Amino acid sequence: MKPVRTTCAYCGVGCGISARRTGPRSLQIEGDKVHPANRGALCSKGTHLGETVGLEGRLLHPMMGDAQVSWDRALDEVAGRMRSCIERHGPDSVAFYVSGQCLTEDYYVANKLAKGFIGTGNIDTNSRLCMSSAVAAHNRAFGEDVVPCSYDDLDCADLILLVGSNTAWCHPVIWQRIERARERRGAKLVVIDPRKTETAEQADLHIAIDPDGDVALFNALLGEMFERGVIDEAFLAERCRIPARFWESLEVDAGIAPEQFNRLAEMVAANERMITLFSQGANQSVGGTDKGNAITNLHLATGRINRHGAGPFSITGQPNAMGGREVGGLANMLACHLGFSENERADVASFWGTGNLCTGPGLKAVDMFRAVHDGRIKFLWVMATNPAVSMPDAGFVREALAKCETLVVSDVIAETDTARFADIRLPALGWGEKDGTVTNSERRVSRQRALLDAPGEARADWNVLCDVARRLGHEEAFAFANSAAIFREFAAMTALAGKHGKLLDLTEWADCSDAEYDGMAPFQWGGAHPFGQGFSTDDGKANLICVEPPAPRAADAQFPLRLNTGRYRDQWHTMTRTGLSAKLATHRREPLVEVNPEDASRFGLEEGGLARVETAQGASIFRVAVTGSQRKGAIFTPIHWTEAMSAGGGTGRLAQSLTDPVSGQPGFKNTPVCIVAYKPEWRAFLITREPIQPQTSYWTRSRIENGWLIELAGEGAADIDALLPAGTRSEASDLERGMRRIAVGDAEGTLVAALFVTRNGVLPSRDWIAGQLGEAAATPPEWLAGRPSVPMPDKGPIVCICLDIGEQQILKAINDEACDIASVSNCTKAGTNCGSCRPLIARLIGEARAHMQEAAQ
Ligand SMILES: Nc1nc2c(c(=O)[nH]1)N[C@H]1C(S)=C(S)[C@@H](COP(=O)(O)OP(=O)(O)OC[C@H]3O[C@@H](n4cnc5c(=O)[nH]c(N)nc54)[C@H](O)[C@@H]3O)O[C@H]1N2
Ligand SMILES: Nc1nc2c(c(=O)[nH]1)N[C@H]1C(S)=C(S)[C@@H](COP(=O)(O)OP(=O)(O)OC[C@H]3O[C@@H](n4cnc5c(=O)[nH]c(N)nc54)[C@H](O)[C@@H]3O)O[C@H]1N2
Ligand code: SF4
Ligand SMILES: [Mo]
Repeated sequence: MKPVRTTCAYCGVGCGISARRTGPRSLQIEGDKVHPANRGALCSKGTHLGETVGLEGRLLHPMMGDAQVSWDRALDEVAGRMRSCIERHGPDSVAFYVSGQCLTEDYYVANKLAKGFIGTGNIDTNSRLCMSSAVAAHNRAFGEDVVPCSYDDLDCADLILLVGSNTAWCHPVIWQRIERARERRGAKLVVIDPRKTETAEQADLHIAIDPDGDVALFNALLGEMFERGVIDEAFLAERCRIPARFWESLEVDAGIAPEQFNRLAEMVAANERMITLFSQGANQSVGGTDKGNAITNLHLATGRINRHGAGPFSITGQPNAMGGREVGGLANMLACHLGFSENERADVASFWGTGNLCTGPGLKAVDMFRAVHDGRIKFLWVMATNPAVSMPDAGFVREALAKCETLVVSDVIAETDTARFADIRLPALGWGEKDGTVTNSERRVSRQRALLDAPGEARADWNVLCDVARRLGHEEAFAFANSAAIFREFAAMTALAGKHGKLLDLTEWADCSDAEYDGMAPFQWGGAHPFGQGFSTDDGKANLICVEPPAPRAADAQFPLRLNTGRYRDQWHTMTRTGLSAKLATHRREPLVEVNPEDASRFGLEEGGLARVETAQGASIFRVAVTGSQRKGAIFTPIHWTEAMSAGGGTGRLAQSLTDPVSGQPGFKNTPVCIVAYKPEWRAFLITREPIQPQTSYWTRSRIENGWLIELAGEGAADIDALLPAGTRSEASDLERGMRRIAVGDAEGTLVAALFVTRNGVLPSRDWIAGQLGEAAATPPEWLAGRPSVPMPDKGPIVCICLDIGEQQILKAINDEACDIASVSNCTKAGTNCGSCRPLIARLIGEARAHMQEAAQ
């Protein structure tokens, strides 16, 4: 089959992919060399997309409770319950919670149905948890939610500031571009993040600020630039509105060491071509909007915007966070960047031909789930998001989902934590099957194209929404024949944006043919620097905004630490797809709580032990990693592990649901927390083909080549033999040390499961035995020993997952005098495919060098 050009399923970089179908459910993936977002590059997640398109765990048929039903039956039920809910309790008793992983076409239809025809503003998106503070900051400063930069600016910047962004892990192809800018033109890199991430390790300057110290830092920095005369007076006079007492408001303590502040100020003063990339360390804060404006103030006042290599650049998380913003997926916006003024409402109503347009904004995500909890919302449709895991205070959200009179869940996976509460589950087409458009962080619209057949009865989300709309009597408004028809209507509608002084403009696509839509090449709306001719405010001037640092927090005896949360390099959110890849699992098999060494000794925690992390909202057990990269007083946990994948690592239940007053975005990165060692009576691991969900205090499961590796711990008797399948058992035990090992083979001598338990000893390394699952090469005594009788060279933990290169191989190359990433790559091939492991290789080189220096002294 010929390769098909499409766009990656994951992050907002929006990389082009060239995919070739190699079987009914298998793909060969390559970066698309002509896509402007990545020019052929991909990261580990994009590279391994092919491993996640199997049918494992898929929802293939509409379900009511546990019963499979026809689409007609399911949609009659959805429409019937919705209608009755509206009749009994009014339109605001109905709500939609959608996602930046919907395509623009899905999003447009959902928004049109909710706001235009049901007449409720209650449609919000998980982008509320992700981008809404950046949206609010854009609106306040520019008068429209428009990102004023492009990726090309990274190629010509002299100084790149990263604020609250672990770019090397979360936007790896942008990171590769930053690496190139540094190599080619010596661009300087500053990382502002309380943690020393792999991104921060590579920086020229890392500022480990206090949690939420950003506004103080940026205010002080702008004050310093004012003192130094690095202000663009002409730009300020012509293009900006300055509020009264603005300059005085900047006189604050920067909150960092004076030497660091001076270094930062020198770099900022010296480099006009400066880009500030910001993401969740800025947005996910109760002062997130203020952080966005503090950053933007600095760029406006120094005139570092609308020019090559300069600007404040909010990088989006999800593949279509931007498309969702464009079609009005947020509860406080109408489609096409419009608000709820009478004129804007009238134009939208007449464009859609509806008399039922909602009268004002609806509830934002956190408030929406509160309304579900207290019964104001009785019908909720969740699409392409997993709020039982990803909302703050997820325990409360689970209660709300359980109480909701009707919960409809559209997903590709049958058993997500959210789907478990659903009355009706609707199977959606997933990446590689669905067809439509997404908009990336730099406003570039590209096509996702179908390359695989629709599995089971799965259907496109927009199609299902249209069918429900038709059942509610809105045949004409939802008579879309295909996604091209939806895109044309949306493109035509963007004329309203222009009419109201906004820049969003896709009208050149309003009359495109189906063939033109199918052949669409990626295009960027607004151009490289959209505000070059003026901002989207009434007078065309941008607003500087007075923002204040948050008040210092009172000490909390019960919860003395702060909980910071975020992402791992090779997992995507709630793991429904990346969790299926054995390769991606090797990077981090378990959810770690990262703790500074001083806090570890203060709280009696050991590296590799377990700990219970508790907040006012909930508690969960994590594996402890003691690390100097974590600052004192704060701990970090990953967001990915769900109840389907673990009993432990449940970060969602921990975060508090306080939100930013302007944007409504939750402050996920700063929750009061305490931590205590958890000392289980036994520990174990299990290797099995089936995705078992044990009932022990702690367990997590991760994908291996032919099955699953399950880590377990608990109290009392380790009664877990029952988890093993039938077969020929071999056993070894040493009751004194509480050790028990069981291997199960089948008639052909193939290993089908293995269980290793200990009460106080050590467990063997997992790698070799995990590789034996489904194999008949070794003997039962070897299985029980957990290693081959003839020792093999140990590769160590896998560093380069694309080419399967382990840490020991890399250390050997370093020992053999490979002194930089390029020469390590030369010797071992590590880092030569997607390149996501390059920061890790750099760290290994640094550590080895430090070690050698120590040894020499
Ligand atoms: N591998 C991977 N990549 C992803 C995703 C994924 O799940 N996995 N998800 C995608 C999505 S939807 C998103 S939104 C992006 C998120 O991308 P990022 O924002 O880069 O990711 P996070 O890990 O959430 O947070 C970034 C950093 O913010 C820091 N931080 C915490 N508090 C503060 C603070 O007060 N100030 C500052 N300056 N920094 C702070 C954290 O220590 C953390 O290192 O990633 C996208 N890419
Ligand atoms: N503590 C803490 N919590 C956080 C964050 C944090 O940093 N800390 N980050 C927040 C952020 S930025 C984000 S973006 C969210 C992400 O959180 P979620 O949106 O909840 O995470 P996903 O796992 O991406 O959920 C997407 C769901 O959609 C399904 N799906 C995939 N494709 C399709 C499709 O085409 N159609 C349909 N109908 N379903 C599909 C997937 O199987 C999955 O169940 O988490 C937020 N929560
Ligand atoms: S950076 Fe990685 S995850 Fe993001 S779009 Fe590109 S390949 Fe996909
Ligand atoms: Mo996100």
